[in-house]
Amino acid sequence: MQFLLIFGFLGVLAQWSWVAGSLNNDDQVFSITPKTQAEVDIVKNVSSQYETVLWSPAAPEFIREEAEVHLFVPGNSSQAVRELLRTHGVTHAVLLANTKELIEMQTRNASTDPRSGMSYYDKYHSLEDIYHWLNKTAMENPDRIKVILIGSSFEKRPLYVVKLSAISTTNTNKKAIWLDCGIHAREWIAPAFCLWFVQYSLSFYESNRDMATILDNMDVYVLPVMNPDGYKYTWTTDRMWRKNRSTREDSRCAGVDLNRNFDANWCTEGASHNPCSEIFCGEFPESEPEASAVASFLRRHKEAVALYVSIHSYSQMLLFPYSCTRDLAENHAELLSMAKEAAQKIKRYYRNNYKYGAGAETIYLAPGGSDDWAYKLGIKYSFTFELQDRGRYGFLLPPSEIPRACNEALIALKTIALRVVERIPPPA
Ligand code: 9B3
Ligand code: ZN
Ligand code: ZN
Repeated sequence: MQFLLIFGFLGVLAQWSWVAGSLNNDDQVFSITPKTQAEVDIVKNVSSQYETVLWSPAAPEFIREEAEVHLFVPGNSSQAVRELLRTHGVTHAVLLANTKELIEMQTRNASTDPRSGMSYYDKYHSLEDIYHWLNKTAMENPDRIKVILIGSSFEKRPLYVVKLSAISTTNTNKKAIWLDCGIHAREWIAPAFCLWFVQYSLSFYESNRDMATILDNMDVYVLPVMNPDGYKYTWTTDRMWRKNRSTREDSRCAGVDLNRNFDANWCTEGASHNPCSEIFCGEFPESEPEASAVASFLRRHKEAVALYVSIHSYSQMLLFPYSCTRDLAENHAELLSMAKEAAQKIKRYYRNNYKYGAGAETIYLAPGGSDDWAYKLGIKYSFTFELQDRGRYGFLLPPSEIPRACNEALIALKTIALRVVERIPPPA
């Protein structure tokens, strides 16, 4: 009898959890706009107490009244999160209900052959695939591409930079563009853009006048994946991972936010000393091998590098210094007019809106970023692009959207690079 009772009870439990699970065992993304400070606090609590991942803003500190929050909610905490929101009268909308499908879509066809032409570039690729692509592209274009090893990641993966040049020029005053992608692991469109850009430069140097003007005057250093350990981790273990994968003895939490690890008002307001935070600044500036490799390379090449561009996603913004202070950059007006022209071009060609402005006033006060650091080093044209979209898919932008997202970024980059070329002083 007792046996039957227990058995029956277990049966009910199993059935109940089956029902609860099937109601919503999917990972979802919620959109929540807190209306009051009390609601702000509730949303902050939810994001820290449950196994959720903040998509936007990057950390709970930045949650504000009337500002939309995007929260990734794994299936197993979905019920609890929805209940908590409901009991406090905080409304939410489901932005994405099919994240599993979206993730599958993104990793399908991941290893097509680089020789399959343009279609290689409208897919996302695993880290191994990207290394393979890099080798192959370099071998096939020995007169245009050099591969430079600038360092290695925490887990000892190589950090390769592609140096793109025009075939032969007599230009003795050649400057350079630095382009890095994938500082943040989950922002997959970023590495996709670096590959897109390299391919575009190789294919259209002859036929596109702007591209020729740019490459005749500037070499381009492209770092396709600045955070290879994190990127790898998003393919194998956690699609929503942002930071690198460094570990330390004093914490169970892994990872430093590489875009808070540079020496620009390092770890002041807008970054965190807590290793478990998504915006953990690390132990000291350039404590991370990935940031240190980039900073060392730029220090060695600062005379040549005239334009610094870092690619992120999402939210469609063209940002420039400063993010680490509300002070205006010395050439703020010039940077603003470049960003404005780029945004207008995107609007004209693709009917898509990009916000532009200094980081601190356009998104949030954030110290330790690579663009601010490069600017302080003396690279007076320094930008961070946040590519598509504005939250419809967020970090899970479907592969079908890659071409448009990349073409938008390309037009912005070309516009700004041309303006920089015009400003290069003639050789003395
Ligand atoms: C942040 C900083 Cl610190 C910077 N200097 N420029 C841009 C950003 C925005 C990105 C970030 O790291 O949060 C957006 Se994903
Ligand atoms: Zn980012
Ligand atoms: Zn971002």
